[in-house]
Amino acid sequence: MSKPVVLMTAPMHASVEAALRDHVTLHRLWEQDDSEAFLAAHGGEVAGVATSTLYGSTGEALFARLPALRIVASFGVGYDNVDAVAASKRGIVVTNTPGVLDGEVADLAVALLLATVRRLPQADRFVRDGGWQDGAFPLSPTLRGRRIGILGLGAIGKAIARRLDGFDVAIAYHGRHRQEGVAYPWHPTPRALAEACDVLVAILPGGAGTRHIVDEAVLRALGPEGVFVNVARGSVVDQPALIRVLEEGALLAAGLDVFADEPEVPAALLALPNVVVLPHVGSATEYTRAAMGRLVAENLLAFFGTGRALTPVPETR
Ligand code: 8YV
Repeated sequence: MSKPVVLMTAPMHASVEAALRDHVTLHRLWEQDDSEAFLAAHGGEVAGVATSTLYGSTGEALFARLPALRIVASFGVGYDNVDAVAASKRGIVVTNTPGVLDGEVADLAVALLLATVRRLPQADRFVRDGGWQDGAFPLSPTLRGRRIGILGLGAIGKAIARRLDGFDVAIAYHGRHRQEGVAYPWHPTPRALAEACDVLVAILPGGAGTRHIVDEAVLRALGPEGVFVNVARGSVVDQPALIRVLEEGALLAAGLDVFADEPEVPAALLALPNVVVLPHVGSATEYTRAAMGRLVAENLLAFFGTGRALTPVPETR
């Protein structure tokens, strides 16, 4: 029997190819001199796609070129890069990589929160630039006594909350629904959560449904001692409004791992001394990216072998 044909749309962790190599015929779209000509010649053979945010949006434009496509395996837990509704209409299964990155992203979220509040990158620069020779680093704000709002209490949000439990801070959350068996107070809107807190950690899915859910009013509700941390997607916050409130001093600080138009980071944001910026590294360790890559491959292989993927997204279950 001939091997199933898998199209990779963008480079991803080597574990994907390592696990697939012996079992499928792999094509690398980004290596084709003329990707349109490649799709015209070979699109009809492709049964599976391995994709990631690096490809941009995986949707109708690609699906229409791949009439035999049955499964799209996306590298990442967030799958706002894939049009899962369009896939579902075509009977295409979409998978993501839940579970394997929860702890890693939660670690990073807490690290970024502490780095932002205690101004760790600024302190590091102070030592390197010789500032210490002239006196002590200015006293920083504190996490003590903080009320932390988690926007999106999914698996990663819960992993963040568990870690923060050890920091003796008050925790509350907003999600679409109050969750049974969760002791943290629930607030019915992001605004209500922000009013009750002075730190907001965004860890909810991206996409049209959550676009700019953190708007100017939410940011202002955190108050002038407020801190905003985003480890979700740049799309969930109104980035120009964030810059505005930071410039005005209506918000104390922000720690950002994600941006509206990555890898672009507005100069106005970089000019602010109270902002810590990271290049979307929430899950970016060798250990976790290898696990994510294996899960991408395992989804494809399970589907080709049994007709059932391991971690299909709800829209295509
Ligand atoms: C990756 C992520 O950076 O899992 C996610 O949703 O944001 C990250 O782990 C991204 O998916 C890589 O394509």
